[in-house]
Amino acid sequence: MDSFIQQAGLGAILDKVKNEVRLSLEEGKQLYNCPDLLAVGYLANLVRERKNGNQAFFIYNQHINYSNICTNLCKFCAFGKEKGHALAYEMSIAQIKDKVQQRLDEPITEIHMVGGIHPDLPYSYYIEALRGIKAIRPAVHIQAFTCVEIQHLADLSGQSVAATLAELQEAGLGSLPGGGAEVFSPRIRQLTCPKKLDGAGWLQVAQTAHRLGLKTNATMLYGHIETIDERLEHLDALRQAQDETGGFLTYIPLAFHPKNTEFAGLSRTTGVDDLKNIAVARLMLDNFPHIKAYWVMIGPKLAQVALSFGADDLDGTVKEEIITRMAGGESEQALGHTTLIRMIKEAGREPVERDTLYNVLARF
Ligand code: V47
Repeated sequence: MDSFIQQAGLGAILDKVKNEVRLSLEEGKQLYNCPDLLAVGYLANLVRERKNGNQAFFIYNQHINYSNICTNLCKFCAFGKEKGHALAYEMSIAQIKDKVQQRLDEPITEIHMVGGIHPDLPYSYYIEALRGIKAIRPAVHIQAFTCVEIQHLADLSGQSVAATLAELQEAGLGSLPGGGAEVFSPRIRQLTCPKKLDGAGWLQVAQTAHRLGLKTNATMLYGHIETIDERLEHLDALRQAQDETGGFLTYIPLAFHPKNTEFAGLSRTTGVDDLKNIAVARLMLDNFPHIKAYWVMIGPKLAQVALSFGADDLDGTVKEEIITRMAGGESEQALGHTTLIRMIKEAGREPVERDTLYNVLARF
């Protein structure tokens, strides 16, 4: 088996992987540039199985995008709209509660709630949204507000990020999702999302959350105008931050969907690039417990294959995801329990239903 890795020119990396030695950025580049996808995947799978065995996780979750009104208007985003735009919307607290109420009969354990950077919703709205959800579904874990939104809420509340997070936690916040990270490179941020909280700011919010005991996720939006070096610098920044505070649960590479964005002329990512982003992340992010193949972005079929290329998690049932759909995503709106379990079993893995913090709820 090892000879096929040698033939792909990855023998030195294989030795490092076997000995659990951290890979350099140069080695990351070699992996991205290696034409032998199976060799890269084999290496990633070694790490995946060392960390998570044969388990493949999924969660029963619900997405609520409370508003798409946004002052940042990032060029890669088809979801965010200016206030007054025909497609702009914002949910009242009653509407958010209604969304939760409508699905009370389903065994949902997590509510994932994010929105844009709204120009005038008051701080109290966000607190009330959390309290409102908890009032209806007290046991649910609320994973809400990206680091970018958290910084905005701190600015609104006139308090530090730490004090704001503590208040949100008290109102029901359980953890932070990984959105808003995009690509940390100042060049890419300048060209795609100049108004957004910068990479250092994003990392600072995440690390402040970790220090308060809140777990967070991390993402990278790939497949637009970023270079391989910029992808690797992004991964390295996450790896260094994780060394310091250790609160990242999972990393999710997000495949860029160009439709209805200012980059509509670009092509969609390919299957090979999607799998490479999963595999290289699994190999570079040696201190991240989990790598998620988010089926909404790469499609259920490729997400299933990704379980052999470094991913150990398929996210969940989701339902009503709007961000990818508005940018041309064609995956189904929701996957049922039984579909996820079947996908995982057919990939030769053990389906494990988890909660947000990766506690095992059921094995199938
Ligand atoms: O921050 C925006 C990305 C993110 C596009 O933490 C786009 O478990 C592709 O972060 N094409 C929000 N992506 C979604 C997100 C997420 C999703 C699922 C699970 C978790 C988690 C996090 O979506 C944004 C941005 O990076 N995005 N526009 C687009 N056109």
